[in-house]
Amino acid sequence: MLTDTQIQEHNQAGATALAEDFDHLALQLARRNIDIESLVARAEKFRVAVPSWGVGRGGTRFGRFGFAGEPRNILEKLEDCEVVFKLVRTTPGISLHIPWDKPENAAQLRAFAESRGLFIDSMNSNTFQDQPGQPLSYQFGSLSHTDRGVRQQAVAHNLECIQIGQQLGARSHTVWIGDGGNFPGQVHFRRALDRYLDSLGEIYRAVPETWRLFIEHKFYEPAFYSTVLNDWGTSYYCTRELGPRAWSLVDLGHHAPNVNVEIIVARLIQFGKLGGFHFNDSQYGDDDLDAGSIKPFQLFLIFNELVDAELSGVTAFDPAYMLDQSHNVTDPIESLITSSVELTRAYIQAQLVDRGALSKFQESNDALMALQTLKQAYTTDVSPILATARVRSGGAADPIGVYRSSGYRKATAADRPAPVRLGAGIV
Ligand code: RM4
Ligand code: MN
Ligand code: MN
Repeated sequence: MLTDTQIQEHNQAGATALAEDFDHLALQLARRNIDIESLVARAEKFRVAVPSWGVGRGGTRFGRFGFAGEPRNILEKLEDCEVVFKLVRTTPGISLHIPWDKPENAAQLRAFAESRGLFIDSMNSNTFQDQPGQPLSYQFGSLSHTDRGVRQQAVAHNLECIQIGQQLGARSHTVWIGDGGNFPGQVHFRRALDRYLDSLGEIYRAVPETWRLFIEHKFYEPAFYSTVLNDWGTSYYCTRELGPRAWSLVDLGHHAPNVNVEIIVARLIQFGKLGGFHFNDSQYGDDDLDAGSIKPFQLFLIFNELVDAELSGVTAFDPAYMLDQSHNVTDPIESLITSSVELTRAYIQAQLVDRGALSKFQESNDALMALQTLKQAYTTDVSPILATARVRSGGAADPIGVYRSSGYRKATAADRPAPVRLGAGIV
């Protein structure tokens, strides 16, 4: 158990040090004409959804190493999500993956989440794996399969996800497909995309008026030569073809190494189709490492685009922030805590950019000072703002410290019998 009293005791113990750090930063920012209180208010409002699959142990195709206390079902996953939420307060929304999280009783699951201050945010379909008893295989694709029967089965699965989501009070549906080819010639590129769009159209028509449909592009994996929804341009084309409820989702790890993801974000904003994010970090591919762990400056630059759009009042701009990570060597609760803090950090740092000065340097082609303007914001340590925002909303100044001393993982290890050692991982 992790109690509010444990959190408050920790906060009290560190209160003087935090107040001193906060006052010091307030002075520094005041010199730059920045009101620290408005930043705390923004940090308190920041939200990012946690993936249900992120509280379990991820894996690779070589293996998966479970841990003691690992959640075994969606209710236990929500218990772990609640711990993250209690400590950081920015993560009440949960993304679900069907059939991994398929509820036996949707009303009960919804009540279970809501009684913990959580809600179901986005539904995610899975047509990249075959499920036991499934009549037709997805080995050669799903929504874009050459066989109409397979396409129909994949569409039906997505409709079921939406239906479950409606019972759970979800507000979006996210579709990522593994469709593609391993060899030149295997897939007819144009015909496959036509079939994909056709299937997606059926799903789109079932998306409730108040929901959004997110589609997620990815340049490779599991297909190693070509994928059907391979990049943001194709994603943009598809979401435009589909209509106003369809939006492009950017998973940071779904691009080739060195790709400028922030310009993709800016383009999708400008074209009115940026639906949201799957945040994570990577060195080589879809590594699904913790957000901000490898390329924190890139994360800042992405938020710089987001904040710039927010401040300039771009219409049709309400991106859904979600994490999509695979925790192979850490306690997933700790990774999710850290990642949500890193996102809030990048968001607040991006608020510090002197946009008037930046614009002036851009207009006068002063490249050096333009970069310096961004760097001034990026190198400001906003930790006291983040900690204060957490404390004021009932969370922990030092979330990892509280979590480690709470004994929560030990308790779950006792309550939840040891996991079965599985072979290959799935995500
Ligand atoms: C994919 C993609 C999807 C996620 C699956 C598990 O690579 O990122 O968002 O649902 O992994
Ligand atoms: Mn993703
Ligand atoms: Mn991925």
